[in-house]
Amino acid sequence: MTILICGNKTLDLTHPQVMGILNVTPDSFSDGGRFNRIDQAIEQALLMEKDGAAIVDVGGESTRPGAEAVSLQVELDRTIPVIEAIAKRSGIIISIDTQKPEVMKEAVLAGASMVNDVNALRSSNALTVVSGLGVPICLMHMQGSPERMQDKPEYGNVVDEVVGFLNERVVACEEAGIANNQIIIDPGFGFGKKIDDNLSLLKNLKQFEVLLLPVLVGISNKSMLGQITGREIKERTAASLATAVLAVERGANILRVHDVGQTVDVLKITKAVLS
Ligand code: 9MG
Repeated sequence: MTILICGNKTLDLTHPQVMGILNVTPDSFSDGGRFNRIDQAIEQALLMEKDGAAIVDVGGESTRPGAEAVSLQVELDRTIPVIEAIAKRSGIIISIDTQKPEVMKEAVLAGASMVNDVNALRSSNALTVVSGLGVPICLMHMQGSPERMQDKPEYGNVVDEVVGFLNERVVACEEAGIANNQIIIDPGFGFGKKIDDNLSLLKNLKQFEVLLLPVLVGISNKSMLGQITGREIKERTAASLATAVLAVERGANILRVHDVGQTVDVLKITKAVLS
């Protein structure tokens, strides 16, 4: 469980690692045409690597609450050239953030060596495709779909239900031939959850240890932080860093974040105190 094999690279999870977020949706870059967007994306990935990220998570479809789905071709056009370019210029592990098996496959051919699926491989054919790719997969919990997930999330016991769902998806992966030691689990903060649900999940993150798998946590800049602090997205770095400490204290192995350099510093301090 401590070392993940990502193609020809390894990810050491004996200590927490940082996954930098690289959204390649048009609203993520200043407008200057396709090549300019690719250049900006590569620059961001190289900076994340320099700042200490082990992984860069490339996504071409927004999963924010209310976001509309995009077509396969649009997602491929946004992500594949960026992945090819990062793979050529950097040794960072590239993760593809997608729900579409066709994108997973093309991304791995282009140089990605991890799959991050907010839909936990429930799309048709996704289990079979990932089983054939042989790369680590992050299975995330989501109630509903991004378009409607914040309409009316309902749980009896949120922690038990999320752990139970992830356990079912782990079993489905294993039945499809995906090795248990290539699976990462993720409670899916903000995905079909009210503020109290998110807080219960963070408070009780240790309960996810029952699945004996690495845990990825993504809270960076999310609306739960805005609800607590009253701050806009661009002003949520301090709140995000506080949750990084809390998550790592409770056993998180990978933090998916926007502010890589600051999170890496926080992890160094956390490690010095906790070890
Ligand atoms: C794509 N994406 C947005 N938020 C995320 C989260 O919390 N976890 C994972 N795995 N992916 C996410």
